[in-house]
Amino acid sequence: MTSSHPLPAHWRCGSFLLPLDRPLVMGIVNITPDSFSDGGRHFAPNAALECAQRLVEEGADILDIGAESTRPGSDSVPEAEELARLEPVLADIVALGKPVSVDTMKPAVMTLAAAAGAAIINDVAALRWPGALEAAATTDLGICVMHMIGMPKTMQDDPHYDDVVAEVEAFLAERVAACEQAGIAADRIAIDPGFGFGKRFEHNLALLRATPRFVASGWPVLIGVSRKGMVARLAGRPEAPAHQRVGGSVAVALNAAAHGAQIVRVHDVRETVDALRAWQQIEG
Ligand code: HH2
Repeated sequence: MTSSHPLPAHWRCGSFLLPLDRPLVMGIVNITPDSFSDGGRHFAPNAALECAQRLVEEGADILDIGAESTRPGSDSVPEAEELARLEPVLADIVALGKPVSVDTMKPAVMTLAAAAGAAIINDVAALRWPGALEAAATTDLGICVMHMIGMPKTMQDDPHYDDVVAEVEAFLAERVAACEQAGIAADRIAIDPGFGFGKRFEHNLALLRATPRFVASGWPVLIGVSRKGMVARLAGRPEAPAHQRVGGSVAVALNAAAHGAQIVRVHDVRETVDALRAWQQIEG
C-alpha cells in the first residue's frame, strides 16, 4: 500500500467524527442463529437490543450489528432474511446514541442501514458485490473494506499466497481506490486484513505481525480477531472453545493497539476496554 496518505484526525462516519488518536472498541452484536462464538444468543430482537445496551454500558465506542454469519463454511443468508433480522431492532440500537456499524455484503442492507441511521458499513467483501459500491457511495457512512478470498462457504479450502502481506495490501489498495473513484471521501474509509477469511494460521500470524505496515498506509486499521481459532492457537490451547478464548483475544487486541491499530472488533467489550485503559494509563 502507499504510505503517502496522511491519516485523518477522524474517521468520518455519517454524523459521527470518530477520533483516531486512541484505540476504538467495536462491540459485536450478532443477530444470527449460527455465529461461531455467540450464535443464537442474541437472535431475538429483545436479546439483540439488550446485548447492544450492555456493550454500550461496558464502554463500546461502536456497535457492529451482523445478521449473517460469515464463519468458515457458512451459507449466504437470503437478502429478505437478512433484512427481516435487522429491521425490527436496528432503529432501537441506533437510538442508544453510539455509532452503529452494519456488517453486510448486500446493497439493499446497506441502504436500509443508512435509512435507519447507522454510521458505518462494514463489508467483509469490500464492496465487491454488484451494486454494493454504488449503494455505499450514495450514503455518507464510514466504510470498512476487508480482505477475503472467495466467499465464507469455501474460503478456507486450501488458501494459498506467495506473500500474504503484500497480496492483502495490494487488494486493500485496489479496493480503497475503487471506493475513492466511486466518490467515497478518503476520511470515510478504514481497512481490515480480514483475519480468518481465507487464511491459514501462518497467514493470520504474518498479517498480525504486519500491523505496523498496514498502519503506515495512513488508512485507519480495524483488527478483528476476537475469539477466532488463531487466538486459541496463539494461546497454546488450540482446542479451547470460543468462550475460553477471551484472555487471548484481549492480548491480541492490546498488541494490535500497541502497534497502532485504531479499531479493535471484539465480543468481550468490558475486558478489552479495561485492558486498553490500563495500558494507556501506564503509557501516560
Ligand atoms: N469477522 C467476522 C465478521 N465480520 N468484519 C470485519 N471487518 N472484520 C472481521 O474480522 C470480521 C467481520 C466474524 O466474526 P463474528 O461476527 O463473531 O462471527 P460470525 O461471522 O460467525 O457471525
